[in-house]
Order: sequence, then C-alpha cells, then structure tokens
Amino acid sequence: MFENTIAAISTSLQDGAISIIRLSGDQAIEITQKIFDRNIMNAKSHTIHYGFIIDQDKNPVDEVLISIFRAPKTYTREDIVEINCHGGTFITRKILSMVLSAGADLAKPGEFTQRAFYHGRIDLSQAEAVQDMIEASNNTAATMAIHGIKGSVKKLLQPLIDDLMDIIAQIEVNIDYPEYEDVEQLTTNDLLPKTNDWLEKIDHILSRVQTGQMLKKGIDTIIVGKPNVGKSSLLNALLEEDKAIVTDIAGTTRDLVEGQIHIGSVQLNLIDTAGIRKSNDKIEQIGIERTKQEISKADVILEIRDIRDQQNKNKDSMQTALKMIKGKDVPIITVLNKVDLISTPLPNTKDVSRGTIIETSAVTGKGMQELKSELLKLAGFSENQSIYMARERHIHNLLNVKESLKRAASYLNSTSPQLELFAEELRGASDELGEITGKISSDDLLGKIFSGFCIGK
Ligand SMILES: Nc1nc2c(ncn2[C@@H]2O[C@H](COP(=O)(O)OP(=O)(O)OP(=O)(O)O)[C@@H](O)[C@H]2O)c(=O)[nH]1
Ligand SMILES: [Mg+2]
Repeated sequence: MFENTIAAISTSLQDGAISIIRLSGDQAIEITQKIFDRNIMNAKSHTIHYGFIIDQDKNPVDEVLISIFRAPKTYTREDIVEINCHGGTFITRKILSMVLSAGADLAKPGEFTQRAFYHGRIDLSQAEAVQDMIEASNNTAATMAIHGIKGSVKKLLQPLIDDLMDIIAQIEVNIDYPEYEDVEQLTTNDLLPKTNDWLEKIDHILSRVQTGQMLKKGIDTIIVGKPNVGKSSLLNALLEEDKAIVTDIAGTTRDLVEGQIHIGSVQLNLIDTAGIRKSNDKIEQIGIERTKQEISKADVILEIRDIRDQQNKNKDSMQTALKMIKGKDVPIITVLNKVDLISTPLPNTKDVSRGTIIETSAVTGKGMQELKSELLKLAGFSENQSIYMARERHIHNLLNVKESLKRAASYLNSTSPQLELFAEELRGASDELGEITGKISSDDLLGKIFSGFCIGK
C-alpha cells in the first residue's frame, strides 16, 4: 500500500546506552545493506546480526546489532529493520542520515503505527492506546493502555454494532419485502425495549470511559477553605514533604501549590490554594481569584475547616469559602482539621455539609488514611472494575450515539411509528461507534490522530 520505506530514531534523543533506528517498507533490508558490512539480504525473519555500519569509503562508523523482521509478522506488517547503535545523539543522528541518503524517507510522527493501522494489524482505538502507553504517567494509565492495545474497546463495542446492524437489516427487509414471511415483522413492542437497552449500555460505557479519562490524567483535587485552617499543612501531610509554606499567619499561601501522590494505582493531583476571605491585599486577591478558577476545573473538592469553628458553631467564618463551592457539580469532602486541639469530640457532624465529613489532624496524622480512601471512593474508582481507555474523541462519539438512539426511540413513541426514520438513526449510531475503532474514518480524522504521535512510533 505504501511505496516508500520510512526511517526514524525510535528511542528518545538523549545520550543513553543504546539508540534504535527503525526502518519499515519494502526496501528496508536493501537500504540497510548499503551501510552494513555483513550480508543480510537473505537473513531469516526475526534474527539479529552483529556488524559495523560503514561509510562510503568502507570506514567503520559504529558497532551495531541489526534486527531483521520480515513481513507480515511485524508491527507495520511490512519488512522492518532495527539498528541498535551506541546511544550518543551524534552517532544516532549520523546513522539516521546515512539511512536517509541510502534511500529511506524520514517518517512522520506516528507513521509506523499509521501503517500498522492501514494494514489492518490494529484498529484505531488500539493505535491510540499505543500513544496512551507512551504518555502513561501512572500504573492505572498504563493498565488502561495495555487493555486498549489488546483491543478492549473493540471487544466492548463490536457486539453493540452487530446488534444494531442486525436490526437495521431486519427493518429493511420488513420495509422492502413485506411479503417475506420467514423474516419476523418487527414492531414497536420489540424495538422500544431493545433501544432502551442500548441506551443503558451506552450510559454504562460512557461512565466507565469518563472515569478512565479522569484516572489517566490523575484526579484533580483542590484544597480550599478560609485562611489558617491548615490547607497547606494537609497538603504537606498528604505529600509527606514540606512543599507549601506553613505559618500561623492567616493568608500565608498566595499562589497555587501543586503536588502529586499515588494511592494504590491512582494518581491524585493535589492543589493547595490561597485561603478564601475578603481581603484588601492585592496579591491575596489575585490568589483568591486563582482559587476560584481552579475550583471550576477540579474533579474533587476538599473543603477544609478548623474543627473548633465547627464546635463553636462559628458559621459566619466560613460563609465566603462555602459560597465559592456552592452548586459545583463535583464531589466535596468536608475535612474538619485540627482535631488534636479539641478535647471533647463533636456530637454530630452530619449536618455540616452535603457530602462526606472526615476529622483530621495534619499535625498528628489522624484521619489521613481515611481521607485517602474516601478520595478514591469519590473518584468512582474500585480496583476490580474494568476501566477503559478514554479520549475526548470517544466520548464525543458515544454522546452522539446516545442522541441518535434517543431520537430513534422518539420515532417509536409517536402514534404511528416511523420505522424508516428509526433505522436511519440506528445507522447513524452505528457509524459513530465505527468511528471509534476507525472502521469508517475520514482521512482528516486519521491525519489528526496520527500527527499527535512522536516520531519513530
Ligand atoms: N494543632 C494543629 N495545628 C495545625 C493543624 N493543621 C495546621 N495547623 C497549624 O495551623 C496554622 C495554619 O496552617 P496552614 O497550613 O498554613 O494553614 P492554611 O489553611 O494553608 O492557611 P493559609 O495559607 O493562610 O490560607 C499553622 O500554624 C499550622 O501549624 C492541625 O491539624 N493541628
Ligand atoms: Mg496555606
């Protein structure tokens, strides 16, 4: 399908022990032969060859190992050669330029994976999972990526696509050949429960996918509250590091202070903020403004209070902070901090907030474990639930599927059901699902997806 042979440095361009220059295409072995001192023209597939890269005057350039993979059992389904050379950036670039002079074209970002896709070795969701693996910054992201590479998205969607296709075909036969008696005549009574069932499935997939997306980037957890309640102290306690400045002066934190922790396989991106209060201090005002912006982006809010204010029923003191998070559609954990400073426990804390309440001490560490497990729970994560690789693109497609199915259902609900329009909506839904795996993708979309890759992949 592709006439040229492509080449690129597949390892990262930093000094290291080894670099790999990869070639893919019909000419891969022939081109390599021009700069290698041993004969590899008849080399068997999946073999490794020791020798020297040599320049035009036959002078040695580097001592290398060359791996030969012959089509079709390769990443791209084309012939692939990998040159393992010494890892200096100079020598790696030099060998690449020799390969290019010998007839290869420099690969565009993602072009190897793009060829794998075009040759049917992987579907689009698998190609994206390859990129997800490269970018994975935590265990959960890597686990989702490997599921994706193995084709979990396709496995999840294919039965639904098949089901939709069956029904579309059956309706078409019903409409075009009403005289066919051995094909069952579908009625609203058959189709409405089916459509609702599909809608439920899509909702289920969407929620898994959205959780997956959040876990991939880490859960953005913002720490807010009025000054001096111990926000920065809690950040430091969670990070187990003195990252943010802590003093007994109200208004210590002005800027956002960020840090990451991993609980199990989940990454939390913690953001400590300026204490919220009415202030005339210009710097503090800017800090509070930043807090506001961060609140709008957070996945979880930790609202910190001084437990003594709670005890004294000092509600006014937290009004400003509460106003800012009011009506936010994300989970909120209320943290009553400085529990070490009170001698009698609070009788009933249930009425203080709409969400979960946890008592902590950033000084003694009390309640920190409980806080961590609560954070995981609120993020909708449970270790034994399978989660799926997620992308904005997939979510967009799934939301469109949902809209199509809803419209489809409305054609059944009318007094005279319109089966032709119903089938048309199903077709739309199945096309959208097909876009996720790349069955029916425009070249524009493909170009955009693969250009996001790094060169050499
Ligand atoms: N006894 C006790 N003191 C605490 C606790 N948490 C924080 N403190 C103290 O409370 C004071 C304020 O703590 P910070 O962590 O700076 O409070 P903050 O909410 O970040 O304050 P701002 O940055 O000003 O908004 C410091 O003197 C801390 O040592 C706690 O759990 N117990
Ligand atoms: Mg602070």
